[in-house]
Amino acid sequence: MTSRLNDRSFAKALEDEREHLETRCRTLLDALVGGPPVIQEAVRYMLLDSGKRLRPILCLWTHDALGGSNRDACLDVACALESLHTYSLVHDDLPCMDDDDLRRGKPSCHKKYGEAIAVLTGDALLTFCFDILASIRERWVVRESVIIETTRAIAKAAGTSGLIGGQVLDIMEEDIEHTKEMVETIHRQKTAALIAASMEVGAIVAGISNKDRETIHRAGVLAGRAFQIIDDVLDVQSDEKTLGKTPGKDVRDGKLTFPSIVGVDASKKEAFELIEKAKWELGAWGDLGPLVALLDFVVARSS
Ligand code: GRG
Repeated sequence: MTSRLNDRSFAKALEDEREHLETRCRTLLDALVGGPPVIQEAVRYMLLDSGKRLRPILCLWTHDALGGSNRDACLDVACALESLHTYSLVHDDLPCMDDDDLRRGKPSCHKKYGEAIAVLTGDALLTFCFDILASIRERWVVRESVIIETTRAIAKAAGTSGLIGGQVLDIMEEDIEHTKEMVETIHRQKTAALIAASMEVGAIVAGISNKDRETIHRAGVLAGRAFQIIDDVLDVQSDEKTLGKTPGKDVRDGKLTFPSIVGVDASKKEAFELIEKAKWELGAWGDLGPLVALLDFVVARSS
């Protein structure tokens, strides 16, 4: 399956969607996040005006591609996903984790606000995610079961067999086997779980059947694995300005990555093959609009 959007219309669609997300995130922050000014500021510093917004846009464009008609509720779900993802970045950068000074092209949260506020900012973003989900029915007409299933899918992806489990393995690099199977396990948990959940919840809001939901999830896992392989490749090949974070850290920290096991060229080949498989999984739906171009972007991106 090839993407039918040309580069310019894809870039425009991406930009428009990022604006929609930005506006809705601001509205939800104003409505739901109060408390001391410093924590409000730190949450906004991390969540607004930055990031590729891949997970929320995958959610929205999966919803649209499957003929969903509840974009307002889906936009809230997309903001919830971005908030949870941003929490993981804030905690990932902490000195006790990856210890990174730069994130999204600016000082990481603990560099700007100190470690204690950064821990609490991550906690606040994680809490904000579930506050958005729990309050959706106060804003939009959407079935209760849709919200319960969406919340469950996101919590599962963020939990100990998803994001957190993957992060645990990732920081245990000295105690784990450095094999292709292990790197795949880490990628599935720390990255693919949330990317798959992003597509899955877009599908849930669109009202898809359970069987089709499994197919979407499979496609999401494939896309998420491809995304993390390219992330590993960019860490080796790109620069600080393009990435907005410190390059070369994986090698310096002795991290288990795809290129460290199979090399850069084989890693890229694997990522492109995984994306083709993801698109194949979605073949039954015919024209998926910009979703296919977005899947291509997962592997063609430079940051
Ligand atoms: C609970 C203390 C505690 C920590 C948890 C969950 C977690 C820390 C870390 C998650 C692991 C993680 C950060 C995985 C990396 C996934 C990844 C490649 C993130 C970068 O995503 P992009 O490139 O970032 O989409 P932008 O900035 O564009 O949104």
